[in-house]
Amino acid sequence: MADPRPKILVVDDIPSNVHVLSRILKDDYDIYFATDGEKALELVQRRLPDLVLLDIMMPGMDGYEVCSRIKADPATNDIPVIFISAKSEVEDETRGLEVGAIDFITKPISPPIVKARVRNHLLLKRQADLLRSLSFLDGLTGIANRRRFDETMEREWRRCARIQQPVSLVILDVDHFKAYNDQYGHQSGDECLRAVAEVLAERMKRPCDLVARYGGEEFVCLLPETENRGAAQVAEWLRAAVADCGIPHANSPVAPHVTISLGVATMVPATGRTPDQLAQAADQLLYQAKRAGRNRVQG
Ligand code: GH3
Ligand code: MG
Ligand code: MG
Ligand code: MG
Repeated sequence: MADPRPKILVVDDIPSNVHVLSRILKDDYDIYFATDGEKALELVQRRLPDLVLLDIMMPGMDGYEVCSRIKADPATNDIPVIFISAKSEVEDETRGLEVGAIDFITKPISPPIVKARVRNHLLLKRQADLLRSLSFLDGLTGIANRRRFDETMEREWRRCARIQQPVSLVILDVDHFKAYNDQYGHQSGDECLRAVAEVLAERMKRPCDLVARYGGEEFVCLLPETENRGAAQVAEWLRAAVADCGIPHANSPVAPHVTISLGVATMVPATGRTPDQLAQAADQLLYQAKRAGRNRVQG
């Protein structure tokens, strides 16, 4: 699928300035516009543009303030801001760059220069977005990695603390995986981990649930706003789904196919409780599932 057209927000209190910039850019980009700071911030939140072209002198909130607020919000601070202003003193430009703008263009503008700078900054933004998304993916399986899991866990833990809802965590581990590698080779072992990851990812239905590779042949499922009983049910579905794949494992004392063991722990976040404690509890239960014979859920 082709990339969607980049979205640019043009902010200027003088409508004819907005019009000129739109005319220069509208063939290549989707243009949104605002003629005051409040409206600009509202559109930034709602549309998450890829770039903002921002006037400085505006009645009410000025451009410096708008830029500072965009940069102060973690949800929007990676959006590049370019000032376009009649202010041309060294101090003006310095202040603009200091509040977080990536570039500063002085009026009257030259259309080809605006076009070229916009294009370059959008290219950099796209590369940064791509790198960021790759940094959250596990290279072998393509699902979320440990970094993404840790970040999501912190966020969901705080959210569930606010709404006083339980957080459930499933930790699962492939049974006798060392024997699998020994029997079929490391490459097949990698294939097996990809297949298991795919099965797990397919079963996660709610947008707030997350499956991640925790490390080696261990995976985690984070289930916010889920009681232990519900989480144990999800874990049982995962166990059955992996077993049903029937990936041959001739060397396993458990079954002639690949199986997993799972531990399921639940906590309502509160002072004195941490995500680490939840993970330790789930890990402890996983250990019990292993001891009890593997290919099972311990809740
Ligand atoms: P248990 O049932 O108790 O979990 O036994 P196990 O053999 O699965 O556990 P153990 O911790 O002894 O071995 C885990 C194996 O997983 C050893 C390691 O080489 C293998 N492994 C870890 N990461 C990868 C990987 O990315 N690819 C492959 N092919 N193997 C991996
Ligand atoms: Mg102005
Ligand atoms: Mg392990
Ligand atoms: Mg294992």
